[in-house]
Amino acid sequence: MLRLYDSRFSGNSWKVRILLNQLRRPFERITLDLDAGETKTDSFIELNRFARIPVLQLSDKRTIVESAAILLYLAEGTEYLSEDPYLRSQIVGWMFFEQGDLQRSIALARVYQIKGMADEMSQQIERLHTDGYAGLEPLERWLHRNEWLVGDSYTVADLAVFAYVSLAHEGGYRMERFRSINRWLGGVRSQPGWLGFFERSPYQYG
Ligand SMILES: N[C@@H](CCC(=O)N[C@@H](CS)C(=O)NCC(=O)O)C(=O)O
Repeated sequence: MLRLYDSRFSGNSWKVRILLNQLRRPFERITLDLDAGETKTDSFIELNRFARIPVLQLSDKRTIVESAAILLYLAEGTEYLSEDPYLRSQIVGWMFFEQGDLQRSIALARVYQIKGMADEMSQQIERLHTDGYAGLEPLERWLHRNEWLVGDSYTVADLAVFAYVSLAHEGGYRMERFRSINRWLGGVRSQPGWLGFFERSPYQYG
C-alpha cells in the first residue's frame, strides 16, 4: 500500500491527500510532529534528503519527495494529467509557478499566524505579503479569462495551486478582491473527491 508521511498542518501534504481521495487510492498516513523535529532524524532523512514532508512511499519502499512530483506521479494516466506534451508543459509550468511565486510567501505567513508570532514577525509578514500578492495578481488575471488553469477542465495544476491559495487568508492575506480566484477556488472545492483540510479520507488507513 502507498504510505504518506504527512503532518497535521501541511498544505503541501493536503494536496496529496486530496488527489489520493479523488483517485480512490488506499494509503497509510503517518502524521509527523514537525515541532518535535521528527523530519530531522537520520531515519527520516533516509526517506527525504530535504528533511520535510510530504513523502510518498511506494509499496516497493522507494520514495517520492516534493508535492509537485508526487502529484504528477499519482496523476499519470488519469483524467487529471494530459498526455499531450504541450498541455503537460502548461500543467508543470503552473506547478513551478506555485512553488516559486506563491507557496513560500503564503505558507510562511500562515505559520507565523498559526504559531501566534504575527506581532513579532510583522515586518517579515509584510514582505511575504508583498511577494505573495505579486503572485496572486497574475493568477487572478488568468482566471478572469479562463475557468481552469490548463485546458477546459480541472487538472493537477489546479490542485497544486489551490491548496495554499485557499489557505492564504490564514496567513493574513486579504482575498476578497480576488473575485476570479474565489470563483475558481469554489470550482476546485466542488470537484468529486475533494477533501477538506481536516477531513479524513475513506481510503486512509492509520
Ligand atoms: N517544496 C516542498 C515543500 C515541503 C515543505 O515545505 N514541507 C514543510 C511542511 S509543509 C516541512 O516539512 N517542513 C519541515 C519542518 O518544518 O521540519 C513540497 O512542495 O513538498
